[in-house]
Amino acid sequence: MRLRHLALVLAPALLAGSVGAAAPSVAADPGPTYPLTIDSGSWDAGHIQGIAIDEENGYVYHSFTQMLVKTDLQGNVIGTVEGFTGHLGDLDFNPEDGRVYGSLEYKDEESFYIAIFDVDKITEVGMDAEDSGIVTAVYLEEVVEDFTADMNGDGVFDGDVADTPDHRYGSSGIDGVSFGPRFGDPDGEQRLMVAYGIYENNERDDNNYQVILEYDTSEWAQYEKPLTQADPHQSGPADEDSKFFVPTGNTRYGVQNLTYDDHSGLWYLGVYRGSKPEFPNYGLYVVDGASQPELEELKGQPVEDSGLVVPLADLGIVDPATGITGFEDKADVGIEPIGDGYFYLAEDFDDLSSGEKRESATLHLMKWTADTPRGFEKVEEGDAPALPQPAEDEPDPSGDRPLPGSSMSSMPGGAFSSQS
Ligand SMILES: [Ca+2]
Ligand SMILES: [Ca+2]
Ligand SMILES: [Ca+2]
Repeated sequence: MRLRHLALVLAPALLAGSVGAAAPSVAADPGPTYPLTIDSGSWDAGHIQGIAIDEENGYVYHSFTQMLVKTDLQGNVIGTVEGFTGHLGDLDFNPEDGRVYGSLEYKDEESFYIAIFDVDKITEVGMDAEDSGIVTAVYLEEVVEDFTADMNGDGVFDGDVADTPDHRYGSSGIDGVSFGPRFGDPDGEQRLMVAYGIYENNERDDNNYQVILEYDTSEWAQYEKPLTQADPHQSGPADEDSKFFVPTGNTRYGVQNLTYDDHSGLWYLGVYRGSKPEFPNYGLYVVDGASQPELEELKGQPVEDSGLVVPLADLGIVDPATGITGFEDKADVGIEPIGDGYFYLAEDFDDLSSGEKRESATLHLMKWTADTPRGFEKVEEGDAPALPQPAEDEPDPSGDRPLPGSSMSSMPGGAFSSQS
């Protein structure tokens, strides 16, 4: 009886505190929740390539191939970074430094980068990728070496084409990126994992693995340089920390979207389906972060080669012929967890409402079920999870708790620095 009474007294007080107002509220009010959908906007650019979410501050980042879009959780546009002449792919938000990291390719220039966005500076539409001081880039030498490999030894690198024996492992560059622990070390420090694109090519047997590089980005300040697209710089680590191989069978352009979910300890690899008839060609593959990579001979290579092979999770549909597991949900243009088994998955479409084709997307709130065949289900009205409570040191967005004589950037004591 006493406990119940206490709960009834406390619940409204907590709710009131969370919204910064003393308005009475009914006991069943769950407070603000994540929206069922978030609009990415419609843009004169390439299609959406990936998303990243900063749950704590309530921002969503959307990669549209030549531009980055920053919105709030309601889909209101905060700003954009534009003018990428290469291919901006998948993204992730780094909770340790408060920045967004994305894959960035310049295939003709044989230059591959992780672009790092100082996202606090994105405050208006049309900010420039090179001149606004928002973007730095770190060059990935290993990707260049595999992409440009002359595999048939004829002295000619065939360039950005799929129909060739060149490109080691069939590498077409990079796309899926995510922070998370090293494979097999779920309690370890976070790493940036960078997945190769892999050309779709059904005539070769050395392209049946997804390839994922591991980097410790805490060492990267020494390499970061502003983007110089006309004269691409080569500042970056000489080597990756590890290189992993996931046996999914060949897919079209490799891992499109990569994400790690703390809640389940699972890695999610969203792909454009492959077409080799001997493979199941799912849309989504899952790796258990606790599974130990094993050093093995890599199958189908033109010369004997070995690598750290990471098994697929014991979840989902099981292909009887190959034992390959996976799911059918669409996770190829945006997948990002927000905690407690909830995710946003992006659905891309053409917006013709202006009379011209513009690229657009809707992010759908989903719950991970691990049920076959899809793996996810849509969250229904009333079932959405609560938004995170604002951190105590942050300014009250409603403005009724002013910070006299103090701007965010001059706050002492690191009150606004990101915490891991
Ligand atoms: Ca992509
Ligand atoms: Ca060649
Ligand atoms: Ca990602």
